[in-house]
Amino acid sequence: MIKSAVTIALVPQIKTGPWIFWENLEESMGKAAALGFDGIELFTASGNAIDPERLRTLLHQSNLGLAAVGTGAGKVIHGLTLTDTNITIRKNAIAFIQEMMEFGAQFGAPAIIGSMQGNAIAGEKHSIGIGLLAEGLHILDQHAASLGVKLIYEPLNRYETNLMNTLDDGAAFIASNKFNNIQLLADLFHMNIEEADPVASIQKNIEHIGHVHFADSNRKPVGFGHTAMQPIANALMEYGYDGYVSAEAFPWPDPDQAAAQTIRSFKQFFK
Ligand code: LER
Ligand code: MN
Repeated sequence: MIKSAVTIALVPQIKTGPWIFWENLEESMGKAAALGFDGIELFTASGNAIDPERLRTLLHQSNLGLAAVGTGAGKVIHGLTLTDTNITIRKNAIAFIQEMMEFGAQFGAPAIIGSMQGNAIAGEKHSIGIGLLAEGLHILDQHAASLGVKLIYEPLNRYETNLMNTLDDGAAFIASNKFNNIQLLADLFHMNIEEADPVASIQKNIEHIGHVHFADSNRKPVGFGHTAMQPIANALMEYGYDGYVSAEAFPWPDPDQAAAQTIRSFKQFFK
């Protein structure tokens, strides 16, 4: 059963980013629950920024699940990536992600590696970056196994990373490295830029997809852009995706209207 989620970002440094709700966790969760979302996706400054017991109580009270936790703060606040040429930075990146995985695992939620993958040096040395990413993900794949959760790796569009841009790239990388606990994030905004045929790519890589970011072509809430969403939703439903479809979109025109538009679209396309 496909479930709906909405993002809540609690990191002021990323305030211009594509997240629907901001700042007040309790109030945002109340709004998400009132609109009928099944879950929330959280962006926090670190794995210990929120008291887990408080979150457990709030999730219980609002009858919401924790869909995933984002690790982007590791890059934005601390400058950490898995492919930095400096080994200390890479080690700190792994430690930051592990802490975030431990936070999410208490709620059965996977952590997402998006911008923390970083970038490879362009040209001949590009393969070094891919190697560093594989090295970091091997450690994190094992950490996911020990915690009993999945880890979500997100191909990004070419303006954000030169590592992996499509689901095909991600699936081949997972297969060649024999990762057992890493799944892919199908971010419909990135896919709109990079995939020749998003529906065909979803069909081909469905077994690897563990999370979906729900946004329109312009990264506004679904319905405010020109992505043909029904065939994408149909592909996810027909080929058996049963995770969250989570609104990572700009809070346009404002968070409340963006959230309302998202749940309307979710109900329209995922009937
Ligand atoms: C993270 O989920 C993502 O999609 C990135 O583009 C955000 O910077
Ligand atoms: Mn995303």
